[in-house]
Amino acid sequence: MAKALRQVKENIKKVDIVLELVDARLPESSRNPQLSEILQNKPSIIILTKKDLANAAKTKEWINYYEENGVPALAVNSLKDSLKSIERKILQVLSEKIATQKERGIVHKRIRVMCIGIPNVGKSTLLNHLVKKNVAQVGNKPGVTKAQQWLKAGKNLVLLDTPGILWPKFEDPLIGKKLALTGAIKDTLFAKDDVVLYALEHFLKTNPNQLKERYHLDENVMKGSTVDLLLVITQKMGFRDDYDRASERLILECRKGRLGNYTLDEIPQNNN
Ligand SMILES: Nc1nc2c(ncn2[C@@H]2O[C@H](COP(=O)(O)OP(=O)(O)OP(=O)(O)O)[C@@H](O)[C@H]2O)c(=O)[nH]1
Ligand SMILES: [Mg+2]
Repeated sequence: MAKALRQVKENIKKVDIVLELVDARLPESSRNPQLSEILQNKPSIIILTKKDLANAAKTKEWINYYEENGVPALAVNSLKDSLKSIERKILQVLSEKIATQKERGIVHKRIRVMCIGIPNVGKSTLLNHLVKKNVAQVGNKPGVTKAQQWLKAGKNLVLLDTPGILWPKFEDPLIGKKLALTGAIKDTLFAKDDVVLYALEHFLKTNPNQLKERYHLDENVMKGSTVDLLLVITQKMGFRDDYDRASERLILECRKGRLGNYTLDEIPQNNN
């Protein structure tokens, strides 16, 4: 991990701007707090990925929050959007630098970009989409070391081929549960039942109807404890008393958005 961090630090020196990818469902919990220290004065944009899975109103609030705090931010669905919006945002953030270059007679210089983010946040998907080729997976294969490549994206950008992976860094168990629920940390690293009880608590509060309809639950069950709720859902799924299997299924359903769109992080209050 220390090695990965060193590599990220080295690579950041080579680029003009950094795209910090976070998951729109948990924008703060999916950031790595060490990043600001690494970035120093490098321009950066927060890209909230997977906006199709997050609560749209909350995503807007998060973007406003970041922008109000001086951090440019943008939400995308990398599977569908054209991603022109990212290019526009980059040009906007670097407009002064580009103007200075023009004054000095440098007319067209591609902007060097690097994506970074925690595992599974969508770095490779975004990179592939921006360059419109399936290139990013190639880097995952072990074997021959190849020189680092720059990938052209549109007329204005060139991307570093290896996105920087930053592991989430957390002590708060709640953040751990959020990361587990959305698939950012390995399934062997957390207790499924803790995660699933947290998820049930969240959906009971924010989207009870979807939960009720999906598992054909009656009102009384909805008023009971999350443990009782899990027992009933396990039976409804046909797993008898195999809560482990039911928990696994529930987590997968949450990840795919079958219980509706959701945002787990709340905007911090008193941020001034
Ligand atoms: N719904 C949705 N899924 C996305 C989006 N972006 C990426 N994904 C999915 O998220 C999963 C992880 O995407 P990757 O691009 O492999 O993530 P990564 O950050 O490169 O992951 P690592 O290489 O493990 O660090 C894949 O199943 C993608 O299809 C998005 O905007 N919306
Ligand atoms: Mg990847």
